[in-house]
Amino acid sequence: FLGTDVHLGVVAVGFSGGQGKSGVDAAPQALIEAGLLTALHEDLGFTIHHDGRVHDYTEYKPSSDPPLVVADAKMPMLRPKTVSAVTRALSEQVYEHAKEGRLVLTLGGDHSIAVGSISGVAKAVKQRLGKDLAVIWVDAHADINTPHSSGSGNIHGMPVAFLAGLAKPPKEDPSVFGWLDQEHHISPKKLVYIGLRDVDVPEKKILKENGIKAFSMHDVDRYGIGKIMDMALEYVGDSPIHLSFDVDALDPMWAPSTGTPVRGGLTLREGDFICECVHESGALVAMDLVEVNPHILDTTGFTGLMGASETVRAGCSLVRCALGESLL
Ligand code: 6HN
Ligand code: MN
Ligand code: MN
Ligand code: MN
Repeated sequence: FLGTDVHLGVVAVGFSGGQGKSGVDAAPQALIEAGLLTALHEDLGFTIHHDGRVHDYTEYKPSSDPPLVVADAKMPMLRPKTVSAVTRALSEQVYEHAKEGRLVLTLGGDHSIAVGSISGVAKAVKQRLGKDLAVIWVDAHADINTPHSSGSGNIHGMPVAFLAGLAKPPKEDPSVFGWLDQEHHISPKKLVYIGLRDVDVPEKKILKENGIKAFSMHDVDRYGIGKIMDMALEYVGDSPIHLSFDVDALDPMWAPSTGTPVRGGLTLREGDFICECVHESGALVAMDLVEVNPHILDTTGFTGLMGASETVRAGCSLVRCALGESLL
């Protein structure tokens, strides 16, 4: 077995506060019940370090968390203190795994949780290897709004901005993400997107101004996913890789049960291929799987429970591929 003697830290994050729909908090349990961790242990041979819990972080949630009005912003930030506190706790949990040299799998939850997972891994990688972490962000969306540019106020649309230091803690409440230090940050030059097709106008400006590498669905169609992965991995060079996979990168035909589905996405096979290539690179140090919402039952194509179970199955497949299932 390839995974033999490889230690995998798993953090199950039942958190939905980065956006408005309930149900995404139920994803870790659904993924685990579908046999994901069992397969990683029994079929792929990983030694799994999991506390056996799905964390909801209620102990970190402040009693009051009103929308934060930020000067010159279109929308107030929603649940700012909660998302900041939860991602801070997650960052420490993930760091504890990563500093032991474990591969870390974070099961979300909405995509705001990447502030926690990526910052924890970035810190450990800097300390252990003296290297900067690269992030491959697979998503229909760029999630790089600042509190000023966001048209929704939802923090799951902002994690990359805070991680890359492009958004600062808001003056109106500097405790919001005030815990993010230099050691938690990633470089915009070590970030590469795949699958984009629903990027807000101000986000396009942020991508351009910071010279961020992005492969849209248009690029996937033009070059094919094989060439895209060659280019993405060449861009990343020899940096350790954190793969942050938003299931809405997949077309709703394959992953209908998600909060912000966008047509024209990756096939499940293309998603699996991305994960296989990252595995094959040998540089994977952490993965997030986010935005599976088993309570959204019917968006397109599938009816009733089918949509949710298909989406959970797709999520399991992506993780197994990233962890080496397809290798012969
Ligand atoms: N996600 N750009 C939109 C916003 O609200 O800022 C959508 C964000 C979606 C976030 O899917 O992880
Ligand atoms: Mn151990
Ligand atoms: Mn996302
Ligand atoms: Mn998305």
